[in-house]
Amino acid sequence: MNTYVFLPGPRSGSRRRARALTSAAAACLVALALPACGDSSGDTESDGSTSSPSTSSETTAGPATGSTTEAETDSATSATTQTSDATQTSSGGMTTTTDAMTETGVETDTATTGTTGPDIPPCPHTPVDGEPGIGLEMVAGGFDRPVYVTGHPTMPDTLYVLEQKSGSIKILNPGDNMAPPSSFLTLSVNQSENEMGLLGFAFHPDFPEDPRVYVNYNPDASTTRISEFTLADPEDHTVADPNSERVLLSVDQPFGNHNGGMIDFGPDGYLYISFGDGGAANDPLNSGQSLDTLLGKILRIDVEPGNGGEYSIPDDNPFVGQPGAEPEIWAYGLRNVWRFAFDPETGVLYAGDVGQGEWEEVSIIEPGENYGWNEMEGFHCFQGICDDTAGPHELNADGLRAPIIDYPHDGPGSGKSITGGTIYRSCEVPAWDGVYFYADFVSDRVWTLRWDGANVTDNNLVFDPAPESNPSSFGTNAWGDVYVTFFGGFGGAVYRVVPQ
Ligand SMILES: [Ca+2]
Ligand SMILES: [Ca+2]
Repeated sequence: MNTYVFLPGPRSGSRRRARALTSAAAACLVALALPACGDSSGDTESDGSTSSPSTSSETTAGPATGSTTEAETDSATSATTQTSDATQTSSGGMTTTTDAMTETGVETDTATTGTTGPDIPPCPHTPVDGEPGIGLEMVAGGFDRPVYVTGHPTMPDTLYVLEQKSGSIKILNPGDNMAPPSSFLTLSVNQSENEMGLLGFAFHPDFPEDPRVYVNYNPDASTTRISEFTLADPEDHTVADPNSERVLLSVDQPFGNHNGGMIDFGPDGYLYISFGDGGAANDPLNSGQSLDTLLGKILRIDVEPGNGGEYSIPDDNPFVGQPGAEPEIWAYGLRNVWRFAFDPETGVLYAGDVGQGEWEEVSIIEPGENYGWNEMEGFHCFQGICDDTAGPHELNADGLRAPIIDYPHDGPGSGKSITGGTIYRSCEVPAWDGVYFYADFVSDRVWTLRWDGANVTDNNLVFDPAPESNPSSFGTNAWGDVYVTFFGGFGGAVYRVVPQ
């Protein structure tokens, strides 16, 4: 994206911003992401996609793309459909501007609103009234395939950024605008499989008082490992002890792709983990629908050892005591949940599930529920007959829980690999409170939606495309700010969602 040249500058130097589509420009595309519209439009629309110029290589570069077979198909498809879009071009879906906004690290004296906890500094932003445009402001560049960003629990403007293939977690201090050479922790990870490496990270819920952190990574081409590490010095948040690893869970991976990758603690203090179906096409091992495997699932565990193992099973997990079912399972029927997120205010769990050939989806995850794969893809039957009449988050006649939205692989508003997002709870823009941001790794589009517990009340395409290619993850901090990592540009960058 050569229109977004990063100019490393001094601590208080100018920042680049990208402005989202105006709501009017996005309005014609909004409906295409809604299930009812997707049904009728996906195969018949002439192509108006605005794929990033770099899509030809994206399908082989992502952490969460489809199987090898699918990737080849996607690549061929995208190569023939990268037409320019007059609307997008003329409307200037985004613009770059510079501004003199101070770094987050020096804004802490500007406001006292939005206190989020006794140990957390007050939200530093001056609240913006009304409905501002959505911007993306670069925080820092120079990362190698950044796949996640999250704030230190009690120092929200100190960010931890994961690099997939270096296996490193790097710390961005307030004001930093380039990836540092040193790391918080570096793991030895698989290099050969595109979707493998260092994939997920979480602080213990009581961090830093409890100096433990958790990672989801692939030490080799046939394993996912969930491990705990401890700070080298409990008073020093900048270094984990590389020799402190405690392996909680080690799961065989039958194929190189579809490894899931997310871990995070829920509001209940338990660790949630996403596992893909193991890989290949069509879920050949039927992992999604089988309760005797951890693949194709979201799991819920207690990180404290118990029953002779390195972790415990919460008593109220939905399949505890059910013969033939793994008690770690929280939800199933999932193809490849690369990213999920809890709403910190409501506890609602949002998951983006990467589709195979036609549909990407967002689901609300509830215990014991079956999210359909491989009988359904989004709201649609997958290679067979099913009940495809269930509305958002409804159960169909077969007991499969529908997503809240899906979007197609082709046509306007499409994408090929969803990057599940996170929920905006920052004091900065009260109007965005509770909005869920999500993106597509291949089409570089970014959307927002609102889920009110029963309906999607809003679903908007807000960047078409984003200012960088390959949005790989969203993340947040204790102030509720929303960040995005991109593979593209400057070796990989971290942006923050800002009012524009
Ligand atoms: Ca796999
Ligand atoms: Ca599903």
